[in-house]
Amino acid sequence: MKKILKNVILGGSILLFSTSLAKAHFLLLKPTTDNIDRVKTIKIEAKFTHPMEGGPNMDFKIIDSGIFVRGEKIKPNWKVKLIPSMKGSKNKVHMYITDLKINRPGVYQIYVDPAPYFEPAEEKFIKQITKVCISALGMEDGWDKPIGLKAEIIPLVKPFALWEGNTFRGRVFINGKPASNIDVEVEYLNTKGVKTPAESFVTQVVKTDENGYFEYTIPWAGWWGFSALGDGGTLKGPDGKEYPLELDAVMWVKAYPKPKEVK
Ligand SMILES: [Cu+2]
Repeated sequence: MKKILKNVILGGSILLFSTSLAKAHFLLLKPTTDNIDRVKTIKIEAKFTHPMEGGPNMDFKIIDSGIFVRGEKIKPNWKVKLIPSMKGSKNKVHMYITDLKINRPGVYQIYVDPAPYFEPAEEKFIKQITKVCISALGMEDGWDKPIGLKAEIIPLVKPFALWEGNTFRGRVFINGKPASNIDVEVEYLNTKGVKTPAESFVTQVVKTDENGYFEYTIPWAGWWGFSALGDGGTLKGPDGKEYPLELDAVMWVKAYPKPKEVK
C-alpha cells in the first residue's frame, strides 16, 4: 500500500499529512526451519501480512500449492486458522497451516499460489506466488531449479545457507520471461520488535537489471521476504471495471546469526 497524501488548507497554509497505511503486502510462507537433519514432522504456515510492521493481516485464499521433492509433488493438506486482522481486532482473516513429514533426503521446494486479492486503496489486484526451500537429511541439490511458476524467483545463492551479512541474489521470471527493471520489495519478518528510523525503511526496494537479476545484502538474522512486483495484465473488479493485476514472485529465506565466536 502506498501512503496517501492529503492536502489540507488550514488558515491559509497547506498542511501535508499522511494517512498511515501499512506498506508492502507479503504472502508469508514459512516452515519451522529450512535445514532438517533427522526424520521429523515440521509445520508450514501461510499468511498474507505486512511482515515488518506485524500486520495488518489480510484475508486470502490458496488456489494451488505444492511441495516438490526429487521430482515428486506432494499436495499439502492445509488447515484453516482464523486470526485477527490486527492485534485485538474482531475482524478475522484466514491463515493456513500444514504438517510436512520429512522422511527422505532432498531439497523440498514449497509453493503457494493464492487467488488475486483486490486492494481498493491501490485500485488493483495483487497475486503473490510464493516459495521457500528446505534442505533435508543431507541433500542440497535442486534449489536452483525452477518450479515453473507464473511468477518465480530463482535463487542464485544457496537459499538455506545464508549468514546475516550475506548477499542474496536471484533472478525474476514473470510469465516465463526475465523481468527487467522491476521493483523487488524486501521485508524482515519482524519477530523482535525492530523499530525503523523512518517509514521508508519498512520496505526496502532493489531493482532488477535488464535480465531480471537482483541482489540484496541481508543486514541481520531472521526470515526475509523478497517480492518482485510483476505485471499480470488486468482483471475484472467487483464493480465490473478492469483493474491491473500485480503478479508478484515472492521468496522467503532465512539468514542465520553470525556465530558468537566471530562476533
Ligand atoms: Cu495490506
